[in-house]
Amino acid sequence: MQRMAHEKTYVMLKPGVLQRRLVGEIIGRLEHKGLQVIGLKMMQIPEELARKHYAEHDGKPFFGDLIGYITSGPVVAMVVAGEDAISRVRLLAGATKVEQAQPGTIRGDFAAVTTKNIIHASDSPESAEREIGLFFGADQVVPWEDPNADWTV
Ligand code: 3AN
Repeated sequence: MQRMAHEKTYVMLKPGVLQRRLVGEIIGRLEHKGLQVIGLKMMQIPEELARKHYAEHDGKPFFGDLIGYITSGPVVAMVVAGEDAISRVRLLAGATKVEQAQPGTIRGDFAAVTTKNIIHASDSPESAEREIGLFFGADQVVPWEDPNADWTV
């Protein structure tokens, strides 16, 4: 069996998730899968930080809408840890484009528009490190011992 890697990933519930009262539902899906929340806060993202976070999309046709949207209301920012956390969170999140997001995934069940696709999740260890560093200070990430690890890992 291939060994899994213990990873941290940056997860963000986008504007509208608070308004739609979906915060608990979405965090619950991550927790029920055995992932650990080790960083959690609400914030209104300043435009400069939004541009840094989405720098790879600068110049794309949807960039302006993406920055406008992500700064339009509060987000819930999280650091999530676990075995293969990066790919597992993305699997739970579902495809980027709403028309391709499968039912049963977070986007498949709750997103109606691709720009407002509910959740951000890092796509690689490099992105995770960069994004966690953008949104969380070292003292805001609080790893904890998991007494259930024998059952969930
Ligand atoms: P993901 O968030 O699944 O990693 P990315 O990094 O390609 O996807 O895109 C970042 C964000 O940009 C998406 N979450 C979505 O909100 C928006 N986005 C990506 N592609 C499109 C598109 N073709 N049209 C509108 N918005 C898009």
